[in-house]
Amino acid sequence: MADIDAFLEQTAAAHPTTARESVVSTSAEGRPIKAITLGDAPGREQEIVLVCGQHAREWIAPAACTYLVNELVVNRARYPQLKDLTVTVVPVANPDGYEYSRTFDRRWRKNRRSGSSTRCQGVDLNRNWGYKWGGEGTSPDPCTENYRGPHAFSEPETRGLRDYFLSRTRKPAAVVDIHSYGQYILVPYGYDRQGHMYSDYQDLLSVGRQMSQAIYQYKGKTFRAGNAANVIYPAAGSLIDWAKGTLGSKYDFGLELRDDGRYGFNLPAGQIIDASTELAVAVRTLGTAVSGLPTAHSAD
Ligand code: 0X9
Ligand code: ZN
Repeated sequence: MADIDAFLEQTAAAHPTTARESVVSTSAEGRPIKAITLGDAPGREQEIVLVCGQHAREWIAPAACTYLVNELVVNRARYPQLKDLTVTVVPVANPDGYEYSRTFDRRWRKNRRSGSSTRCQGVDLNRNWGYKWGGEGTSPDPCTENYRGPHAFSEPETRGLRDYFLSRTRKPAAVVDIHSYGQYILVPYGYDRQGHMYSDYQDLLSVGRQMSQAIYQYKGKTFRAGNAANVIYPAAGSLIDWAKGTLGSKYDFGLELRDDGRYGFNLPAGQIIDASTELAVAVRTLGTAVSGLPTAHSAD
């Protein structure tokens, strides 16, 4: 955590024209939730927002997102697809949980709020978002791994991210929620298996499949693209459902990075670069799709 914080600070300091650090919110235990915004003219261009590490034990998510930040400042020329876009990255959306997983319990998933239960701690942040909160794949029991919290946005982490999204002058064109593991590209809605549609569902599916193909071309890893509830399982109150249903951003995806289950959350260090590059490849593909949308300027 300290390493990631220091990296963000140094990056912003070393590249003042292309990288800006901000604090989105403060976690339950008082840690800052940071964002870094990359691009030449933030505010005018279409924006892609990546939220990483809602789940504490999914260490590859903050790692891959941090790698991507470095790529976008140091090797920006390798990403022409993102040239006219702003990319904002929240590398650690659940800093308390992440720190707890690093130091006490490798398998910790939730945040670390004490809440009403004295017996069990933590809320599953990816069940705490306000769109269809409380439905399938969530639990009212604080002792479960998918505890949804007492009400939607009961947690400072989700509330802070929500307010951050809503306070931006322009809504982002894309919101990508980064997790592990399983190698999936998930398209909303994921709150149940009824296949609730929206007008541009096919656009999302098609871009999801393109991301999957691009990843396959890199090192032959298969990422299954499809509806979140069908490809994994139903889960209400997730970020991607809120991004689509409430925020109304167009390209909203959940990404489950490497691996396919062999090592699971304990992805060997030797795979970090490849897993991170797969994220970069996916974001590049997404960049092409987002660049095809009308710009802020031409929409004025
Ligand atoms: O359970 C989750 O939040 C995600 N999987 S994970 O193993 N990273 O915990 C999947 C969420 C899928 N999204 C929806 N079904 N809405
Ligand atoms: Zn997760």
